[in-house]
Amino acid sequence: MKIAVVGATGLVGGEILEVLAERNFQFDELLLVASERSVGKKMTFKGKEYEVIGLAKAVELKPDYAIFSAGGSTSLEWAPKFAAAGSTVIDNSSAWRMSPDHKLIVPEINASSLTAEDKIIANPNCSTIQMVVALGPLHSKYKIKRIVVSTYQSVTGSGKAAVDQMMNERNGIEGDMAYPHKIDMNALPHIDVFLDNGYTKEEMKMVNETKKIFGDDSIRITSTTVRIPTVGGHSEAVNVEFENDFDLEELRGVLENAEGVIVQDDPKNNLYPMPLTAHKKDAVFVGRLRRDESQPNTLNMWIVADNLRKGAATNAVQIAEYLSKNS
Ligand code: 2RA
Repeated sequence: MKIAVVGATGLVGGEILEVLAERNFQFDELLLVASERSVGKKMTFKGKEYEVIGLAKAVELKPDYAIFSAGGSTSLEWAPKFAAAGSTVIDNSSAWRMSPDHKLIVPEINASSLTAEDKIIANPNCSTIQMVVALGPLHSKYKIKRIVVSTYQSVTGSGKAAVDQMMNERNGIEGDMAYPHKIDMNALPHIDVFLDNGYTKEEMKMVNETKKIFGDDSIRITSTTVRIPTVGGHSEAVNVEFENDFDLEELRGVLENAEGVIVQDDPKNNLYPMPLTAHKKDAVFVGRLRRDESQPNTLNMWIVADNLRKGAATNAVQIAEYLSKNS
C-alpha cells in the first residue's frame, strides 16, 4: 500500500508524518510531496531518508491514499488528478468541504457514511472538528437546537509565519507580519477574511460545516472566532441549547464514554482543559461543564484540542485508517 503526504514540508504535513509514525500506520511506500521549490529536499521518517517529489511525479506513482495539506488551489487542481489515477484523497483544505458531491468526515461522528466511491474526502476545519467530536454524542442523546461558540485559536492555525511573528514579538525582534496587527499580548477577532454579513470565513465554516457533519440544517449556530498568542491548540467556549432537558451528571457520563473525548472537569482542583496540556495529544478535551442558568435545556462547556492534531493531521489519518480497515 502506497501513501502520499501532499504538503509534507508544511506545519500540518509534518504533523501528519508524526501521527503516521505514532499510530504505526501500515504502508509499503511513502511519497513526500510538495511544491516545485521543495522538490529534492531531504526529509527523514522513522529513521529513513526520503526525497521530496513534485505533484506530477506523485500522480504517476498512483498512491492508494493521498493526504493533502497544500491549500485550496492546489487541492482543486490536483485532487481530481490523484482521484483519476485511483488514489483516495483526504484533503485538509476548505476546497471540497461544502461540495454537495463530497463528504465532510469526522470519524467519530460519520465515518460510516464513507463508501469506496468516495475518492475525494474533505477534512473539516480544525475549530469545527473539536466541537463536533464533543457535541456529537450530546446531539444524539438530547438533540441540539442552538449553538453559540466563541473560539480562542492558536497561531499555529495560521502556519509557520504566524508562529514566527508571535515569537519575534515576544523576543523583541523585528520581523514579517502574518497578521494585520501585533499578536503577542493581544487578541484578534479576525480569522480568515470578513464576509458581507460581518462574519469571517472561519466563523461561517463553523456554522456551515457543523450542520453538514450532523446532517441537520435545523440546528441554529452562531460563532465568534478569535486568534490568541498560544501554540498548543484551539479552545472553545460553547453554549448549547437542546430540544430536551438533561441531567448534568448523566450528560457528563455521556461525554466520559464518548469516542475521542477526555473529560477534565474538576475546577475545585484547578482541573480543566488547556492548550498547554492538549498539545501533541489526539483527544478532544472537555471541561467546565455547567448548566446555563439563564435558560432551560442549555449547557456551557469548554473544549480544547491540538488543532494540528485532531484538528487536522490525526483526523485525516483516522479517515485513512478507517478506509484501510473497511475496504
Ligand atoms: C485557523 N482554522 O486556525 C484555521 C485554519 N487552520 O487559522
